[in-house]
Order: sequence, then structure tokens, then C-alpha cells
Amino acid sequence: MPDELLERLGRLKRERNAVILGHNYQRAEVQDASDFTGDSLGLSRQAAKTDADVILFCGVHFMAETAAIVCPDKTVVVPDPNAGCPMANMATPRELEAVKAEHPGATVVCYVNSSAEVKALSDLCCTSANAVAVLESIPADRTVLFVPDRSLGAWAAKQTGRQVILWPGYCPTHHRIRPEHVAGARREHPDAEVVVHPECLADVIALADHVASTSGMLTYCAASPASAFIIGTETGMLHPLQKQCPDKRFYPASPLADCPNMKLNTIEKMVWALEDLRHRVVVPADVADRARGAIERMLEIG
Ligand code: CIZ
Ligand code: SF4
Repeated sequence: MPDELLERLGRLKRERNAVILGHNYQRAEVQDASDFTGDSLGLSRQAAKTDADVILFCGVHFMAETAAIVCPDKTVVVPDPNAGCPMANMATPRELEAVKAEHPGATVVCYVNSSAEVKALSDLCCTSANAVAVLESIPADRTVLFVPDRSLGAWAAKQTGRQVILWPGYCPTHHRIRPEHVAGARREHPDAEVVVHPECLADVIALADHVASTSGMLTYCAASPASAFIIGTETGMLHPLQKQCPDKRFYPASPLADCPNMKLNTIEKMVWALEDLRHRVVVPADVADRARGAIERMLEIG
């Protein structure tokens, strides 16, 4: 990366009093240029406590929206307005309203990978790091409607023994990881532990030694006595894992698991975003107020 661009980014960051948040799935150089890296929950917590006036959010659209909901008084900008999440787009507010009408007593739990409007129609939000705890917090006699990720919903339902109505959404990137990829990687690296994300196919989860969110993967791999790991999630995750444990080896379960949306953000676009203070992510106040309720109820669960 040319030093000149990174210098410009640093200068603009000071001029704008900006903080740069970078998701674990970003390009390595984008993560390295961020002030904080992590999962969407960790980054929202950083957003909530920052003194900065501007948040440059390097991730996908719903994550920047979550930051805008948590900090309504800050300017939130993204490097590329086309970086959306196809899974989040699989649940629209109109569809959710229709399904809610079919299940009037149901508690609606939305995965954080959803639009602000879908969050505003939900009772509780969750991430992959706390989906099990969120389900356990709901009285056992309640029906739960889980949107939009059917893989995470089914996995969390199994962990908790709860009956859950699943939405037919999924992550195209995680579903590109096939059981035969995992089996092949195991043959190639027989000493490695297989750690996969709950957005993966059930047949892939069944082959894993451990299932975790990205923050959970960092904790697990640091503590495990194993020295090699096959990682079943978006390939950007290999960077923070390798950075945290330079003496351990990390292999992708499948080289096909990269998210083209996550990879749209580049250092150049980050410079432009701070230069022009665009592309701004704004959530209308009434939507943000209702969505904040679902997010705060999740944060209370921990
Ligand atoms: O919550 C997040 O940041 C996502 C999308 C994945 C994860 O497990 O951290
Ligand atoms: Fe969405 Fe999957 Fe890309 Fe994450 S990795 S932004 S869930 S499409």
C-alpha cells in the first residue's frame, strides 16, 4: 500500500476527528488501517463509546446502520455505498409484516444482519456471538420467529432445544463452503481443528470440532492447545486469527468463501470517504428509535 495514501488517511482522520472501524471480514490492509477491528457487536460497542465526530465504518451497510442507530448524534460514512449484505436483503419489512400477521403471538428475533427497518419490526436483536443466550432469555412457552438466517436460527434452536420458525434466508458466502471442502481440508491437515461459523450449512456444522462467531473464533483458537485450524467462515477472518496467533497455522475450509461485498472497501475509497464525508448512512429517527429497542434488549442480555 503506498505510504502516501495511508498518510492522507491519517491526516484526514485527525482533521475530521474520525474513528475507523473495520470488520473481521475486511481486506487485510483495511483492517490494518482501522482503529478498531472486530465483529459487528464489538464494533457497535466501540461506536457507542467513541468521542469521535465521524465514524468511518468499513463493513457492510447493515453494520453502518447499526452504528448510526446506536449513535444518532454522529456522522457515519462508508467507503462504498454498494457494500450491502445479500442475506440482510432476503428479509424485507413488507414480508416480515405479512409473516408476523400469520403468527400473532410470536417473539421476533432478528439477526444483526438485517436492515434497520427489519430490526424496528423485531422484539429482539442477536448476533452469532449471543444467539443462544438471546433464545434462552425468551419464555419457553413463546413461539419464536427467527429472521433472516435459517442456518444460524436452526443451529441456535438445536443448542437450546427451542422450537423456532425459520426464515428462508442464508449467507451465499458461507453456503459456498461444502462438506466435501471440509473433508478435503481435514485430509490435507489431519492435525488441524475444524472451527466453523453458525452461518454455515448444517452438513458443514456437523463436521466441525467447534462452532463460533468470529469473536468466538479468536478466543477459541488462542486458548486451544492445537497449533493448526481449518476455518469455516469468510476468508478475511484468517487475517486477524493469524495476527493474533503468529505461531499457529490457519487454513480456509474453502477458498471460495469470500464475500464480494465485504471486499468492495479499499484504502482509496476510505480516503475519499473522509475527504468528502460521504457516503453517509442515515437512519430515519422513528425507525432508529424502534430498532434501538431491539438492540438494547439484546445488549441487556449480554
Ligand atoms: O456479527 C458479525 O460481525 C458477523 C457478521 C459475523 C460474526 O460472527 O462475527
Ligand atoms: Fe452478508 Fe454473508 Fe457477506 Fe456477511 S459474509 S456480509 S452475511 S453475504
